[in-house]
Amino acid sequence: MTAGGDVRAELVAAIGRARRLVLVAHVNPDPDAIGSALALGLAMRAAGREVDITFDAEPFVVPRALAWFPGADTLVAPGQVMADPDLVIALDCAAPDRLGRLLPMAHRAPTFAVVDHHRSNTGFADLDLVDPTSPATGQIVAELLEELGWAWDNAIATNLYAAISSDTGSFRFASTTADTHRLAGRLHEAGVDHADIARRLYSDRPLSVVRLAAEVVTGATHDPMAAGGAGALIAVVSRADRARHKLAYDEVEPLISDLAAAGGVDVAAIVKEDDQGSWKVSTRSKGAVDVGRLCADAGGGGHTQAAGYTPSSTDIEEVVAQLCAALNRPDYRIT
Ligand SMILES: [Mn+2]
Repeated sequence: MTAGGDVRAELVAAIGRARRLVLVAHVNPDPDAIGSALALGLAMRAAGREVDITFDAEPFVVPRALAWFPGADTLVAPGQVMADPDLVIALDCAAPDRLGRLLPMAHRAPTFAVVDHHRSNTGFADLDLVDPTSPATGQIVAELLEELGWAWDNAIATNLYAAISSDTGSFRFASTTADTHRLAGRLHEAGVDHADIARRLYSDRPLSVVRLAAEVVTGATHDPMAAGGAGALIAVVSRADRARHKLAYDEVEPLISDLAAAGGVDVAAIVKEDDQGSWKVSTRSKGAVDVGRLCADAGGGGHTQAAGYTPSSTDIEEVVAQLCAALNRPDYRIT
């Protein structure tokens, strides 16, 4: 696993040679995963390649928040994917289980590559292009396309811009670099409608989601003494909470940013129940706690300031107690 020039050059060569490709975004896809997969896929199709773009979900439904991404109408279910690709590329997948049921197909392909930016990704494919210094997989894909000499049209540029905007919290997170802003500038010049993308990403939630967000923030537990006095806000969203507002699991994903909006509290955490009754923990930090390492130790992963994990316990009180205990361990503090 390396982000070095050799892997990058090998991947560019493999993409150049391949004629039949499958691109895989991670399960519960987010804008970075889908935007990266669609941008790369649309560019490959324009270069004459046969490309299937997919992710694992059962039933296979493109989340409402991602359905507007250019090319999203061409996403196919895992069962519809070509049987004999030359190359499979997983996008934004930090660990093998993020491919879901598509993992065996990826391992069967002559070449399996991963393009990702999660620090917890230790490499699990033939070619691992993992760059933890990149704020979004979309930024790595944009650089790959420039290396391939493949122009981005408006649809490709829109996917890249949405991927990068989303994973940088609209260019707010510390992971945003001068290169990120320069790349955004080139995407502007390619004609993206940045105001429309921002509206779709950040100001187009169903009213029911906004109402649930208010409930979640109101019901959150504030522990000012957590994490050595850095403070934490912890909220729980059960299946019953979602059912009252008729919301799917993926629609409550963005509520963590509502909690993280509170000043004077370093860590925001939401514990969410999925349709199968298992809990997922999402965390954000403003910089005093390395939630990436905390979540990796709990079997998950992510970035220093945004990470998550799936607890082994199905007992919500135990899940919250374990999270609080982890937050109080001094080894995750950034001094
Ligand atoms: Mn990402």
